[in-house]
Order: sequence, then structure tokens, then C-alpha cells
Amino acid sequence: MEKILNYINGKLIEPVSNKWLENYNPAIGTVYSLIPDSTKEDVENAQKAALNSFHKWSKSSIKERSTVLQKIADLIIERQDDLAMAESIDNGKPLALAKKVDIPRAATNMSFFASAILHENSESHHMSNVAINYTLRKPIGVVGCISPWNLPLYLFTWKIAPALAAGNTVVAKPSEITPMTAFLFSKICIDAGLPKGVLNIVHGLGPKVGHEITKHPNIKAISFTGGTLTGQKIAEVAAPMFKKLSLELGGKNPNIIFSDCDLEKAVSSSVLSSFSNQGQICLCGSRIFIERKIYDKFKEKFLEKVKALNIGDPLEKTTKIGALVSSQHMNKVLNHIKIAKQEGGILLSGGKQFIPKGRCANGYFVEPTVFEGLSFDCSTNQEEIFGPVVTLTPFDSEEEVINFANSTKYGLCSMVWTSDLNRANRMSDQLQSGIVWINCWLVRDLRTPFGGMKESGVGREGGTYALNFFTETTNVCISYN
Ligand code: TXE
Repeated sequence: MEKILNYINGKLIEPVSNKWLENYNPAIGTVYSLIPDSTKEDVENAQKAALNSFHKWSKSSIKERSTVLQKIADLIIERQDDLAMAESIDNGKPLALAKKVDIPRAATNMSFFASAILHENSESHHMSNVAINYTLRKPIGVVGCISPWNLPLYLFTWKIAPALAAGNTVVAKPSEITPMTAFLFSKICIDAGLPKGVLNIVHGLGPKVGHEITKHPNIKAISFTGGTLTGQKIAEVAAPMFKKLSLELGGKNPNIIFSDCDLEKAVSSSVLSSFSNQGQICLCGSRIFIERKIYDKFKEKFLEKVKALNIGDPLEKTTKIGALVSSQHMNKVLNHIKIAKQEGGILLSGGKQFIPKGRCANGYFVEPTVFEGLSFDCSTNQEEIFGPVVTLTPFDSEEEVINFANSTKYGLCSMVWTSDLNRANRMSDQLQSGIVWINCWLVRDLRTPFGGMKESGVGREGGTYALNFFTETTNVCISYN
């Protein structure tokens, strides 16, 4: 069986313990590879390698750093078919989605930051006749990047690229549930000529490897994407050590449909924002609020499209809904469906595990599920389900829907569908979320601030925001006299 290896000091190596974890293919429900069950020793070795390579890497020219990051991006594109296949097998997502979204975006993450550092500039502040200040931005040192399973290579590179571009060296940990593309990525880094020790990838469990990275005194900043509870645990360890922290956590995003919207567009986009990647995207809109006068019309059109979604083998070209990432996660989602029924939810579509015919008969599939009749404050409408489950709720006024939308502990993104520009502006001002999409969903410009309010996170990623996070600032003040 294939063994995934750690990438430490430029080499692919087995874990010190020689212990291994099983890696599942969720679409067929079987183990297909082994992952290092790494421990403190592996993190220690990775951290040493990163520390040793920091001086040279941080002093390299931006041209050198940019060139090697761009080379990595080029190799991702060259190997995109293999990477997409690996991502689909490891995660359960449709191959077509991995080809269209995950892998191209991973390449773009690398090339975006390869280019961004070439164009970076810093501020200066002039005090007339007194002094001039200029801002120096310096790499922090060794930083930790911890990423989740839902968009494995996409989110892994979204952290690593700015960290490396800014001149840091990195100890990174992908999710133990989807480690394969990070392993293929380490081979790409070797082939691209990334100097040894600059990036180190340690595979293994969160409470072991992730925890060791978080608490290591030489690792000065932690960039994390994952569940809110894990974010809390990381903050408990890292905050008293005064580490820089970037936390991208959960969401329970409202998708708000006003009666003056382009209905066809709103319906089609809502199907995507509900069920893309089996609903396992922190930006999915799992609470759909519809102005009462178009509620029935929206519901009818929405359900028609949901029922037409092709669910099954992720490798089939026509598949729109693949497998959930693990049996544990599938059971968690099915339990949420049970709770929604207990809370009085009326099931409009789906609601069960789906058992495909053929090779995927033992996979972890859940039908795209739609409920109505639930109050905005019930647990189904408050807890992050992170699966293919959405609710439909009517509303009568802007004031009411703002109250519904802002009622959760999360604040990641919101979608608003309306043709009234004034209303769009009013809503954007009042919605408690880091991102508001008006008449669209998941349109991403990588320069923009990305992140959430409330329990959806701390800090922002993207463009200058990420480069600022991964640098320390020194203000230099020069007197004129
Ligand atoms: O995420 P975890 P899980 C949500 C979603 C999901 C829930 C749990 O609701 O059901 O989180 O998913 C590492 N110290 N999201 O269990 O545990 C872990 O190994 C340091 C939302 O997969 O947060 C992995 O690499 N690291 C989300 C990473 O943290 C630790 C995406 C994320 O795992 C650790 C995924 C610890 N103590 C899940 N414990 C989003 N918002 O994008 C775990 N890890």
C-alpha cells in the first residue's frame, strides 16, 4: 500500500516512530494509503530544518523567491490531471470540481504571491520639518500553517504561498483526512528547486502534530483554517505565547433572496452555494431566506434543480454531488438531519444516506437535503452542519431578515440577491460578516480581505493582508535636525 511521507529538510522521509495511520477513499469506503502518525520528534526535526534555512531564505532576493514559487505554480499546472484525480480520490469530491476549482486555484495561489512580492511597497509618513518615518516589513521566522480537509491543496497553498513569499520558513500540516495532494505538492517543491528546509510538511493527527506545531516556542505565528472549536484550542495555546494568529473558522452563512432579484440567477447560484463540494465549504449559504411574496416560486424552481443534481461516483463526468469526506462526518451530517426533523423541520428533498450502485456502494454519500418550517433560532439554523443540508425560511422585511441573518455566532459571508442598489448598500452595512456577495457567490479577487467576524475567525487573509500577517513591522523614524 502506498505510503505518504513527511517532507523535512528537503527529503521525503518516514516518521521517526514508524507508526502509520490509515487513509480512506471516502467514495468507496476503503483504506488506500498510509499516512505518517508523526510525533513531537518529527515536528522538532521540521522546526530545526526551518530554523536553519531561515537566514538564507529571508535574505534571498524577492526575484529568487518569486521565481521558485512561480516554478511550483507551473508544475502544479503541468501535473493538474494527476493532482485533480488524487484530490477527488482522497476527499470524495467530484473529479470535475477538483479539475475546475481546487487544482487551478492552488496554482493561482502560488503564482499570485510570486507576483505580489514583486510589486509590494511599504509606507512612509512625513512630519514636516521634523522627521520622516518609513515602514520596514520583515519576515517573522519559522511559521506554522495548519489546514483542513474540505479544499485540501487549495487551502494548504493559500497559507504557504504568502508565508514563503514574505521570506518565512514553514512547518505545515495538512489534514490527516486528506493528506495526498500535500504529499504530491512536496514532490513538486523538490522538483521546482525549493531550497531544503524552507518548507517542511509533517503529516499526522491534529491533537499530536498540530498541537506540537502550535506550542513550539520557535514557531512564531500560526495560520489555521478549520473548525471553530479547534481554533479555540489553538488560541488557548498560542495566545499566551504571544504568537501571531490567523484563524479562519466556521460559518453558517445567510443567502438572502429579495423579490426584486433576477430569480433564475438567484436560484441557479443558490443551488451551487448550497451543495458545491457536498456543502463542505465554509462559504456555503446554508440558511436561505426568501422574501415571502416569491417564497413559493423560489421553492419550486430551487427544488426542481436540486432534485436534478447527479449524485454518485466522483470520477463520473456528470456527477455534481460526490461523497462526504469520512464516515464520521457523514454520521454527523445524518445526525443533524435527525435533529432538524425533531425540531419540526418539513423535509422537502433528500434527507437520507445515498447508496450508489456499483463500486461506490460502500461510500459516504448523503442526498442534497432541503428543509422548511424551522425557526431562525433553532439549532439547525444556528449550528454549522458543513454538509449538503439547507433550510428555506420566508421573511417580510429588511429589518426582519437582518435579524435572522445576524442571529448566529458566526460571521463569515452573506449573499444578497436584489436589483435595488440602495438596498444592497444598506444590507452590506448591517450584515455582520466579513464578506458580502451581492448578486453572486464565490467570486474571488485574491487581493481582497478574506475572513470572518465573531466566531468565524480572527484576522484576514488575501493579498496585502496575508503578506502583512506573515511579516513583522518596524517603523524607522529619521530626524531632520
Ligand atoms: O476540523 P479540524 P475537522 C468544521 C466543520 C467540521 C468541523 C470539524 O464543521 O465538521 O470543523 O472538522 C488540525 N491543534 N470545518 O475535524 O479538527 C487538524 O488535524 C492544532 C470548517 O476536520 O478543525 C486539521 O489539519 N491543530 C472548516 C485542521 O486542524 C489541530 C474546514 C482542521 O481540523 C488540532 C474544515 C489541535 N488541537 C472543517 N486539532 C472551514 N471553516 O473551512 C485538529 N487540528
